[in-house]
Amino acid sequence: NATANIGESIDYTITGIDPGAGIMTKTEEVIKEYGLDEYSLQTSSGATMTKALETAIENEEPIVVTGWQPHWMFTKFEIKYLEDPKGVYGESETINTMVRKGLEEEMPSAYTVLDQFNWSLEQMGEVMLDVQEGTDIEDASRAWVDENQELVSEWTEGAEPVEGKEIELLYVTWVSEVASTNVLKTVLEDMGFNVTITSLQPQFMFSGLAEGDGDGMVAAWLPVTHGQYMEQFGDQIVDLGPNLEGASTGLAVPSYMDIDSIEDLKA
Ligand code: PBE
Repeated sequence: NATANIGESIDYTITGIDPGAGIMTKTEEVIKEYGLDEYSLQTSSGATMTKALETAIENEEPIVVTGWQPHWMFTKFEIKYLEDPKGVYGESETINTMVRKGLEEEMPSAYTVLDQFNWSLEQMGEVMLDVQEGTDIEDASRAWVDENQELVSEWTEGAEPVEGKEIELLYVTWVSEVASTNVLKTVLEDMGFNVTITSLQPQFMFSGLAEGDGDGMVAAWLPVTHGQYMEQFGDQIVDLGPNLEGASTGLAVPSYMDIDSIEDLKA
């Protein structure tokens, strides 16, 4: 039957993303928990993974990838999550804002904006889609901020403008975090900040804030995806709570694949 040959048809390979991503650790856990002993998780990058997905779909071939939402892959392609009856990837997640200790006292204006930054899956999706369609991220952020001044004014309420004060935001170049970090950069620049955004490997977003190497970040996926980093660094950084709700992660496959659950990957 079709299911029995799934593993073989994809060379027992799950197409992953960058090492250090929470979804990579969780997928290694999935391989163990579900007894997918013959499988290996291939390391790549978000861009390489979505390219492999696109190519597979063009050829109607099977593929299993590490997927997440918000991401344009769920709008551009007909794909579905595989059910995760053991709950390794957890339920719906929030994306939280984190800052370094001392930011509230030293940069109250920036702290206020970071604390009040909050948007929806749909709003982040608008920026991602614009970028996916070829708009430069700087232009996409500018346009989005201009079109959403009412929401932006809720983020900046009570925050005093500054004159060229330096601030550094840490992020990872996942499309979702590229969108949020750049939108926030635009908002802070409009307030007079001189904003540096620094892209790093995931663990350094957390260790960087813990060591005071950066001022803030808006890319902590909780409780599951970045749970390991919070265990390690949580008490050395300040969690300002969710800036987005309803995020999720899991294994994703093209809709035409005749399987529904991670269990079905077993040979
Ligand atoms: N992601 C996107 C990240 C968090 C944001 C799901 C690829 C991760 O797995 O760490």
